[in-house]
Amino acid sequence: MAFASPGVKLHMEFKKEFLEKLHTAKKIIFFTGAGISAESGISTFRGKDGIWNKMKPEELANFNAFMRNPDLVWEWYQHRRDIVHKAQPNAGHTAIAKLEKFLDVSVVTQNIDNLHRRAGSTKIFELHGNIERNFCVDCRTFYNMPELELTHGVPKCKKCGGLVRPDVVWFGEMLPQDQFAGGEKAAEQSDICFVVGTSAIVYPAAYIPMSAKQAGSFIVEINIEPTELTRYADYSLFGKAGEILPEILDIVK
Ligand code: BV8
Ligand code: ZN
Repeated sequence: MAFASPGVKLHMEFKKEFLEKLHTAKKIIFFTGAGISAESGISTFRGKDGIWNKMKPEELANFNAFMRNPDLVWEWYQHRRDIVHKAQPNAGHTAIAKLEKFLDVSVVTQNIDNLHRRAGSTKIFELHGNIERNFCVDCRTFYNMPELELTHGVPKCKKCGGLVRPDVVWFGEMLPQDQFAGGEKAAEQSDICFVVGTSAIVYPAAYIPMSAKQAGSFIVEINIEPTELTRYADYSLFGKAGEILPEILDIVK
């Protein structure tokens, strides 16, 4: 029994309970990870072509690594920024943005690639920062990419000469409290919490779907394979986010 508008051909057979939840939901959240950007050509962290396969996160995505070798870490983020700039939001990002026309939608993302914003989503909590923003480690002056001369190697702060770093959360660092608290509140108030494209092993971010579940939200996982979260999900949809999310939009609109 689908609630899609007449004439919409659905490829996916969705469970009746899910369709009823979708039909009555007022507030939904999308907790997303690197997998939602995979179809935009951005490698995930832990998949078969994951970037962590080539090097350990400890080697690059942490403050000590940056202070030990700022040029190397800066160049690695420059390389990832170039990939992100060439990438486009995919059908999954776009479907989430379009759902805002029909439902109260919040996006709680672990991604730093800015693709949800570029797709048009307006209520976004960025738990791990944003690769387009940078700040000085000494005086915390913020710099967006265009302001930095694209010199080779780590840029220096114009105000105090300190090292400029990407505004992303590294291992061992606190998450931005306002983003985490905002994401947690949205999760607790949600009727449905979609968990999309994440291995759900990085904490404290991975607590977000747990908070949703404890508050009575219906947990729907969208992933190409089972994850740490699968056993907690009320419903798992195995497949590509860029194919499943447009089908969910077709049902709602
Ligand atoms: C903290 C930003 C403490 C940077 C990232 C030892 C020392 C220190 C800390 C720890 C430690 N041991 C554990 C910890 C905690 C640690 C942690 O959780 N580690 C894990 C690895 C065990 N957490 C932290 O360090 C956090 N901070 O704890 O601070 C503290 C406390 C108080 C006071 C002071 C300090 C900070 C964690 C944030 C780290 N930053 N990224 C950067 O990107 O360079 S983490 C990184 O992993 C990304 O943000 C990413 O989003 C995140 C999670 O990965 P996923 O998004 O899930 O991606 P992944 O590749 O894993 O999975 C992709 C999924 O998609 C797969 O399931 C795949 O099947 C699926 N998929 C693929 N294609 C598709 C698809 N699904 C659908 N469709 C497709 N087409
Ligand atoms: Zn400075």
